[in-house]
Amino acid sequence: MALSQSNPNLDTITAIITPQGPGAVAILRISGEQAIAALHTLTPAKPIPPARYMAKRTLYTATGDPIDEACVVVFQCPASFTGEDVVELHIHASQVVIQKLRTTVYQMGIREAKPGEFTKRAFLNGKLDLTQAEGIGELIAAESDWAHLSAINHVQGRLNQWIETIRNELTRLLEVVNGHLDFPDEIPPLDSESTIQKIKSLRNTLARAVQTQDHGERIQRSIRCLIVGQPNVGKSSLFNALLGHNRAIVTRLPGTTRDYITATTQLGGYQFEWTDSAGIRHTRNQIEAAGIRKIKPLMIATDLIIWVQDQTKPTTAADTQLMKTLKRTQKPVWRLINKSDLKTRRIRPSGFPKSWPVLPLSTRSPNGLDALNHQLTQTFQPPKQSDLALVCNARQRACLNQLLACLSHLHTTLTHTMDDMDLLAFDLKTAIHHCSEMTGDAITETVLDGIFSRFCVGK
Ligand SMILES: Nc1nc2c(ncn2[C@@H]2O[C@H](COP(=O)(O)OP(=O)(O)O)[C@@H](O)[C@H]2O)c(=O)[nH]1
Ligand SMILES: [Mg+2]
Repeated sequence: MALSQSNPNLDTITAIITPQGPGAVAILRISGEQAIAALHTLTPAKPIPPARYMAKRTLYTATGDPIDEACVVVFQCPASFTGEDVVELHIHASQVVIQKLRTTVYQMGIREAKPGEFTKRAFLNGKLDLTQAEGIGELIAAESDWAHLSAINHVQGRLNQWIETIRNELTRLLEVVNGHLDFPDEIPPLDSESTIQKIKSLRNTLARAVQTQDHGERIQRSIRCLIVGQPNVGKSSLFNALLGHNRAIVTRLPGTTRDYITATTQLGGYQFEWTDSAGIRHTRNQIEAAGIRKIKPLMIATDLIIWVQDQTKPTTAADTQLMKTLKRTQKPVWRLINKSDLKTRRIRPSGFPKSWPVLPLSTRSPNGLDALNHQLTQTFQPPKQSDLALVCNARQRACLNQLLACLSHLHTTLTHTMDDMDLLAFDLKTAIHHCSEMTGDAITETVLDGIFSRFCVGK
């Protein structure tokens, strides 16, 4: 697996690992065989500081001009993030300093790292398994408390440990099967009853993990909520109240909102992505009509539809039409009956699907959002702590599903016949292979490149 260590010709790479833009400090990382020599060249006549000790040094160009007063730190192979020699230069975050330093480093034959290349090398050098490496990407991208906790569980290797336990159990079974195939007189075949029980228990563990993935998707990305309704019912006022500032334009005029607007909020550890859309009506205004046409595709991608209605207005044919459209989406729909601060109540209470919760709303009252917030926290409960490590990304989910299908097949085969040990060995090997794909022990270079290319430069 240690492709990088076993390949000393792997070139030395560099990148700025801090965000672009103005700031006090930027860090340039150099990783590979030439890293320490590069530091020598940048800091002539000065000793290389002991590993892991930060030292102040002046960095110079090839022609001896000072670039910056920097703090430098060396991590010696293999005790570094990538498992190679690593030098990190903490410089002032000036674009001129960064450019001069980069140019000087490139002149030494060191090239710019590709997105995710440092993490890829850490994986190839056995510093991380693939789920941990992916966890780093998730941690950087995490936008909610649960996404952060799930990612840190992955970085700490909990998903890897869980899959490793399953792989070990399967390997033990395979050893007995192989032993019996090789030495039928000395090693007895598997005890059918206990093997069936073991496979069944593993299959159930996996089925539970697969079930948690619905929950997991909500953790890894925002919960999408689309606000729809007739014009002037208070959709944009609700959107603004949710955000706590006037993001969308609110007027008395129907047709104010045209193109949809999206923004996020945090609640109960989840991130919610709210979309305010144009009021649905027949209109000759081309811009408004274009906005209305965009709503249907949004309905398909959303997790929850918030249908705002104005309690002072009677239910119309347009409401019935919208209700039919919303039913067809098969998405959860919540009806928010707005303007509850006003006495007039004309809306017809019945005639809507009973499964759609009805909540009172007043975007004008200080407690206007209480019912909505309460319903959201009731619906999107905190995940179980033990589930957080098992939240998978799309690649890991595919491995998990294949592993579950394989174990289900194995279980069916075993309950019908225990005679065909070759077949049993084949199924066990396939299941073990799926575990190895998940942790990255069995994975192709192309798949790896696909995974790490989604990282940002410097990671
Ligand atoms: N009385 C009252 N008026 C509201 C409430 N929410 C919104 N409005 C008013 O209704 C009008 C239309 O609001 P807006 O948010 O633009 O509706 P939209 O067209 O559905 O986006 C504006 O004059 C708002 O001030 C509410 O809860 N109570
Ligand atoms: Mg609006």
